[in-house]
Amino acid sequence: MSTTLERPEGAAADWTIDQGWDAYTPEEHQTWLTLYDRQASVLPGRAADAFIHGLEALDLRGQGIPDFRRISERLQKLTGWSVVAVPGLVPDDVFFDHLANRRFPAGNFIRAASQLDYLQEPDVFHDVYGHVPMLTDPVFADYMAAYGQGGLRAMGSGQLHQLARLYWYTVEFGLMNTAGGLRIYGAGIVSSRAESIFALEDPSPNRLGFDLERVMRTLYRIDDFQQVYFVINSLDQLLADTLQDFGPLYARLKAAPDLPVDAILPTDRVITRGTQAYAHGKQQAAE
Ligand code: HBI
Ligand code: FE
Repeated sequence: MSTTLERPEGAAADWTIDQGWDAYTPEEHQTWLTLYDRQASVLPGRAADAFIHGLEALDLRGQGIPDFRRISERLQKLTGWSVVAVPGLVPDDVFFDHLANRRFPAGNFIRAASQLDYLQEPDVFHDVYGHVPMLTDPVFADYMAAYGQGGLRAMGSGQLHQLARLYWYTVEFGLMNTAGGLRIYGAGIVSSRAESIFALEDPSPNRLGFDLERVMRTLYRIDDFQQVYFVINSLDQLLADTLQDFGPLYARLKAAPDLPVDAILPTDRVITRGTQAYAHGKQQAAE
């Protein structure tokens, strides 16, 4: 969760800034195109149809980093969402308020050409390429707005970390069952070439059927590939599962211990019982 972030110079009360589209350099636009084309070579057959359709509907390759004003015009017509520029991570209450009002806060900076593969802070490629295409799907668009509203209600409950896990294991790292097999819809996966392959094909991670309470108990890692991915049957099911009164759920969660990232419970719907070889290999290397 965000620590006490300082609102940067020039940012509005809701932490939005001007995207500064005219200031992007040719190298920055090229970085966008390089990343876009790398994903175009791995995502067909791996990304969910809703994501692919969103990419096309918004014409996200263009000539480089998109102008948020142009994306917002198209997105507004499709699902009422718009993209607003922020300097980076924003405080939880600010973040939830944007989502609840169908504004997606996207970083306006792009990673250096020397660090194409991974970065901790969400840049414009993670936020706009990874998150925005799914917002063209009406059901997912409703889910994200509902998540924001739920977040605002949960503020001060002391259980925000459990709601953040729901975001993490769906919006960031979610997989979906389809007639054609498992597909990616999570932004953190779909914006990473290596994890797009790892999440679907590597025998190392667990892949478990999505269960709301189970997900909200499960710890997650922010520094490496996930050790577990949760699989929904459809976006409709995801939305339906979260349109319930969270009151009783939070009460049960208060008493329930957190679950380690590699746990498998007898009640889990196991799609892949992972070897965890990747994570164990990284641990040995670190020791
Ligand atoms: N801020 N810009 C930005 N993007 C995020 O994804 C984000 C954030 N602030 C908080 C946050 N995510 C998570 O802690 C949410 O689960 C609340
Ligand atoms: Fe993200």
